[in-house]
Amino acid sequence: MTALAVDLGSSSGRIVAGTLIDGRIDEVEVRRFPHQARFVDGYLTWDLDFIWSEVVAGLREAFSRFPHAVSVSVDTWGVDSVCLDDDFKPVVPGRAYRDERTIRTHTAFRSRLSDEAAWAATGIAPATINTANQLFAYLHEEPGAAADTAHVLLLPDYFTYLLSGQVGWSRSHASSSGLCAPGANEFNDEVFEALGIPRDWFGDVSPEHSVVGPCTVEGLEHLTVVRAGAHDTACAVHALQRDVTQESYFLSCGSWSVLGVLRDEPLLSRAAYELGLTNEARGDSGLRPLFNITGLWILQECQRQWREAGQSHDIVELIRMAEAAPSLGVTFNPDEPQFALPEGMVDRVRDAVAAEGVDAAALSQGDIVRLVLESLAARYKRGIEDLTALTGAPATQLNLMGGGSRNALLCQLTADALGIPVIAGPNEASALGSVLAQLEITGHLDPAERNDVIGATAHTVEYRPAS
Ligand code: LRH
Repeated sequence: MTALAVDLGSSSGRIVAGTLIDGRIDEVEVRRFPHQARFVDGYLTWDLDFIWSEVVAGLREAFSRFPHAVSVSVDTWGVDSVCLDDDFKPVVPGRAYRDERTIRTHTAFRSRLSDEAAWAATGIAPATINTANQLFAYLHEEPGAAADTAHVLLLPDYFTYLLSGQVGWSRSHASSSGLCAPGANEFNDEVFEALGIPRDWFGDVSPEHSVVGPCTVEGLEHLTVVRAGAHDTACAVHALQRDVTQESYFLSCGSWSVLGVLRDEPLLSRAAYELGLTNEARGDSGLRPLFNITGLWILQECQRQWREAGQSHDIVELIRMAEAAPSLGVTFNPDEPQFALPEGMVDRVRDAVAAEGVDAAALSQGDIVRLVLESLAARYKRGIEDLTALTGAPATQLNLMGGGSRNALLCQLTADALGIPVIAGPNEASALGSVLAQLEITGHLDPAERNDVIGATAHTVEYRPAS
């Protein structure tokens, strides 16, 4: 039985066909396409039309190769949404969360909803990228467009709407919006009121692991559209092989390093707030309290800068250089806001360690890559210490999933920093998690068998800490 996962990341999208055969998932990446946010009319903007045309082309190709495919589900990165008019057409192009409009309007936002009030109302860390902040900025900077807005769909739900004609607000993605009550089972009307965001732009939170309806796109009518987890990290943790007798700590490692733990209840203490914890939702009814850490984006931006300067930028080559480079013995904090912004990243990294007395101008590419990876590993160590203090449960291993699981140096540095084994893989965790959930939703996989199927499917490598 085959399910089709549309997994959209902030630098590339992919359409994956997953077939359950003999207790394992046979995964075929049918299409992969790069994309990136660009400035349009002064705003950092996603090309939603391009992404949609790639999704349709990918699904058509997948369906022609896997005519017995039964379902499709879309997951994307968090926090972005699409503002739509009465006819469900975008009023403005899809704005990207890294746009600085939310920084410009941050003081006004906080005067309406302080960080502490936002945390108390949502259980979500008050970050400027949150959907709530983006919509507040939209109301302030583009009042004309806002007045023409009748509906707001979260990004994955926009594509689900295009596939099915059905609207909804998927719980796992809604949980990252900063608009839901803690636990993310409903929107918090008080937050809308405090910020002046029209409540009727949204409906109710849609529970996931549910059926949406038949696909209405020509040629794909045999597919059933489902909500298998709309947030990519929610899908990724569904592909986590779990020992349910122990606390499962995970690191979903891509442009973002999402470091968290699987739980049923949110962590809402004062300490959790002060540490910057955020309580996001899983695709099932559970939660995944976590830290959203600026991750391999820092390296991706360095690669971009080197490419534009005509220097080597191939990741394999860069890692090889980093392996040969000595440790500088200093690290920087990837949480600093300058590392979240695009462009000039190599200079930002140099500046960060120049302040520590390092001769920054003399740093080679290998030095810089090692420095970025050691800084991430040091941040993960702090994050695991904080998480274990909050849960009271020790971490006996860290499951590191996503693209970063292929970076052996990062995995080893992380194991060394944490002093516990790192289980790296699966690499395409979001797509696998989506496929598993879809097969469960459509009755082709018993959830009790999921762990075994993951074990038979996922390629994992164990990194032990250097003694
Ligand atoms: C990772 C991610 C992360 C953040 C960010 C905006 O793709 O979903 O969890 O929410 O995107």
